Amino acid sequence: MNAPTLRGLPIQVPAYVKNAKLIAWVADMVALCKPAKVHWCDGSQQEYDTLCQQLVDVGTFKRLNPARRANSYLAWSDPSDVARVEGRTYICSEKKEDAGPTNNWMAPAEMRATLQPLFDGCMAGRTMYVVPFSMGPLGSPIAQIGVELSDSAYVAVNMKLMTRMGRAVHDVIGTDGSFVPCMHTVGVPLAAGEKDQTSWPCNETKYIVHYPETREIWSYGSGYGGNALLGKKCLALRIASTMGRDEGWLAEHMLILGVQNPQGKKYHVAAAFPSACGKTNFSMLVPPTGFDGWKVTTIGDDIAWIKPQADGSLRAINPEAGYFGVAPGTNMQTNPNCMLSLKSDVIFTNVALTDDGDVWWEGMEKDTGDLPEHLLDWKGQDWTPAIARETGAKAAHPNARFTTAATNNPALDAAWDDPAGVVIDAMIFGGRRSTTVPLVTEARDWQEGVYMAATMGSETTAAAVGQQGVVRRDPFAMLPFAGYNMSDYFQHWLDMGERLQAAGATLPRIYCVNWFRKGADGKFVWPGYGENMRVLKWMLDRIEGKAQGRQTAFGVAPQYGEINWQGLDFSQAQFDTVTDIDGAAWSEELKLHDAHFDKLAHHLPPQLLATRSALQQRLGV
Ligand code: SAT
Ligand code: MN
Repeated sequence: MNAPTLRGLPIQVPAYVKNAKLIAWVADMVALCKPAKVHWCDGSQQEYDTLCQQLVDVGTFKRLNPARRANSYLAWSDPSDVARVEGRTYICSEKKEDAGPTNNWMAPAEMRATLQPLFDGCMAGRTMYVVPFSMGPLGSPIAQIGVELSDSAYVAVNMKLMTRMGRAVHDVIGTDGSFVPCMHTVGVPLAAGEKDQTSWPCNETKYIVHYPETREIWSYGSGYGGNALLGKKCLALRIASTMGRDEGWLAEHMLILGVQNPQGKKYHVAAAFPSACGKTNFSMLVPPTGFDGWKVTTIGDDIAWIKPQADGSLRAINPEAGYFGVAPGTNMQTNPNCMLSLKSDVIFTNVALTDDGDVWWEGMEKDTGDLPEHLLDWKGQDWTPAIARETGAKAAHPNARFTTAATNNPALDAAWDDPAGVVIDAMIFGGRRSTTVPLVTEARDWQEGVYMAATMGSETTAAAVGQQGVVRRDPFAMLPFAGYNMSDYFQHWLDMGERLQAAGATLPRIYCVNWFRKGADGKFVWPGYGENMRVLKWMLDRIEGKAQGRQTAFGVAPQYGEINWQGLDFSQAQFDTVTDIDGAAWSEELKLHDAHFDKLAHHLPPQLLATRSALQQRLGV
């Protein structure tokens, strides 16, 4: 220890912490938040076990039956704190136009004045955890360092699984290296001697705040997911997208997978999908019958940082080191690799507890054939199949999550931790549309690909029965995650493509996919899951020049005979249903594109409007 106290505050700085800016910032934040104690996380297994035991002792965690789920825990959150709060998420750039029409904005000075009284004394009676983490392999030229100060031990242990967290980070930042400061509090100070009233303290008032110019994150009032684990959406997407704009790289809401053919040739694919479109499943895909010798491996399931290299290639890393995935719907049929990743050393949040001390969620009955006779649901209430039938009560919250280290994944790619990253050969953009958008098309050039990504969307379930689903545009699957003006973000993509091409680079191919087309009977036509491999292989065949495809108004589509159908009964007629481009539907679709672009008119790249006109001409509508 350097000194018994710092500036008279209860901070003992470990000798291995040498970064002057970090020490001064921690001192400032201790003075502001007034915690009873400061704990410098070293990231060790011993520390993890101790903090988990403390969470068990205060009732936040239940230790699961070690015979069923070794070294695993279950947390039930407050019923009001179950997901990211987009309405309370702010991009506080100096100018409103730099946040753009898709983000909440407040002037930085005004936001600081709002937050100051909330943070003043917010950690009273609690421990402040100093959580140093690397987003990306330690020391990678693509990685970034963050330090989160949080009064939640739940955050500290989740960060251990989700990031490279601990002492080694201090070696990377040394005495004067930079880091992104991330402030987090649940916003429930305790009076002297007072104990928590609940096992999930949180505040009704919530603010998830980003200052892109000064690269700071301030989060108040929530303990859940992306609101509290600040390395993920806050740093790795919102702040990093701004860094990428300024420095010429891309921070994307994309999984990264490796796919190797039977001859041993390996490709890397990055894919963006909005929430609830099976991203984790696709990143852990198991090749189906007819694909002997093919191998799919996971580099990341949610986020990709992609940097142009001197040779013109785009190299990507997964900034994360774990998965914070949606549990309901996951089973041995939809995602066996994921289920195998959850055997031990997992933190579950808001799933149900079985009578023998294991976890359960909707979808698991597909593996066992039966619903459990009795559970405690995510609110701790009795749940039986009869109660569920009567009240519709879900055993697990629909946004219930698992947190598990990437190293638990049996399909983890050997290069997942390579500081150099992997070369991206193709990029996929997928929405959830029951009509209009075909199963797969390849963009004829980068600009058409950017158009496809900029206009992608997902259908929301309509509240009123019989009403058609409304399409929510989610450009690049980045709607809630772009840290700056969406139109400027489109321009950044176009500029990067132009710059790279001018330098002679071969850009990754861009594909638009839609697994969710429905037939006249209202059922999904495409089987999805592992069968998506068939589409993936067609993409690689295109790259290798083995599939001619056919030109459509919206890119190059596969011919029926170009897909490997071995092991799947899928007729030409079914294929036509999922690939058909219907003129009338597309005429309506173009009106929706116009409305979307109208909202983004400020700084909207003219290239997108030109691409739109060309599309309309080809459609002849
Ligand atoms: O809660 S997270 O932001 O980590 C996950 C999500 O909502 O996509
Ligand atoms: Mn995500």
